[in-house]
Amino acid sequence: MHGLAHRTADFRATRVKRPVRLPSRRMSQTPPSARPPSPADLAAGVLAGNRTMLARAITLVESRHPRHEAAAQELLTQLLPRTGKSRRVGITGSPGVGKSTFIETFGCQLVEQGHRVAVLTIDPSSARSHGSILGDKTRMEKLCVSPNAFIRPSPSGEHLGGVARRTRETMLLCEAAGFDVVIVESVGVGQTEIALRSMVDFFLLLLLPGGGDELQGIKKGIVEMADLVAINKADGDNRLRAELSRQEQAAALHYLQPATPEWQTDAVLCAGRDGQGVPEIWRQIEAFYAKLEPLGIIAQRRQQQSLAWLQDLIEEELKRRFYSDPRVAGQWDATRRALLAGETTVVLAARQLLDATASVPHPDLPAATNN
Ligand SMILES: Nc1nc2c(ncn2[C@@H]2O[C@H](COP(=O)(O)OP(=O)(O)O)[C@@H](O)[C@H]2O)c(=O)[nH]1
Ligand SMILES: [Mg+2]
Repeated sequence: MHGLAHRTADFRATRVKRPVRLPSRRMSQTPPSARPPSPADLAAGVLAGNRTMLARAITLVESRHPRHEAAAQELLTQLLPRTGKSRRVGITGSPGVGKSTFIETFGCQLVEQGHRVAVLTIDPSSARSHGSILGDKTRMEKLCVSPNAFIRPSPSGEHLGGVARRTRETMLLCEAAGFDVVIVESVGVGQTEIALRSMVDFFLLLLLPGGGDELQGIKKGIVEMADLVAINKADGDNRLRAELSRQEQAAALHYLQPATPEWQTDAVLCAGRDGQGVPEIWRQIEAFYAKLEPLGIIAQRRQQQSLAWLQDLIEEELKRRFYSDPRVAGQWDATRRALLAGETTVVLAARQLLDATASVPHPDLPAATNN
């Protein structure tokens, strides 16, 4: 065996130096097991609910390699007719509020009721915070091993726009694989809640008992985006404080425009760790769909989300094309210098750069002169 391996290595070494005909076709071909599955193979595997194929499909969708991107879009196009049938639930709240613990309990309860649950995260910082993902895995111990649950952390090393896009696409894949509840958790703070709101039907905000929203790092606008506010950890010594917080939130919500037309955002108590109040939250979500689906409000929301996403993608791509255009790069330094020397106005400088790539110059302003 050793001798043979050695000879093979020698042979390869000479082959690299002096290209010769390959001795057998077998050596030049990728073995079938290592060949990446085609979009059609992946689509069939996903539709059959095959978890390995689902994981591979997600990896394909997360890839930024242009060749993978084309295959991913082909896969998604094939699966589109089989998507859209899940309850899309977003869960947000500041770090430590108990999201992961809540999702473990909530997800397990749903699985016991016969649901198939996918849990995705939006976390643009996940490259830096592998620790928190490991922490989540230990907090979702039971859910992690359930054959009817699928947990997938955020793609790492991406900016928010990229993470949001891949999470949206992963959600579609999970729906095609037969998951009827998709929970998306926002792990980051700040802009992530807005990205999350733009991809789910129902938005649940978890708050801690006591302490104003500002103390919890919750921005004012976030409460206005919620379809339900739950004061979590309402257990033990926290109960009384939690009830006071609930009343405060309920009073404040009364004066806010509801996040979803025809739906009054409520404030409730829960404790993700021991499960109190968790079934009631699912009942609220069911009531939400029961009321709004027949009115077409869910479908309308999803359509608006698709259009907003389309616009985002176009704007992102236009920016990328503009800044990477050699005609812009060629004029950049001169325009910048002219602006800083007070020879041109900001508006004209912007126009000059924009006109460098435009086939039709802007009609209303004096044409920028290219000397
Ligand atoms: N008292 C109490 N503590 C909880 C509850 N849920 C979570 N915790 C604790 O709060 C901490 C943060 O929980 P975790 O689920 O990781 O929060 P996340 O950062 O929002 O995902 C952990 O130490 C949990 O044990 C709860 O319902 N009651
Ligand atoms: Mg967590």
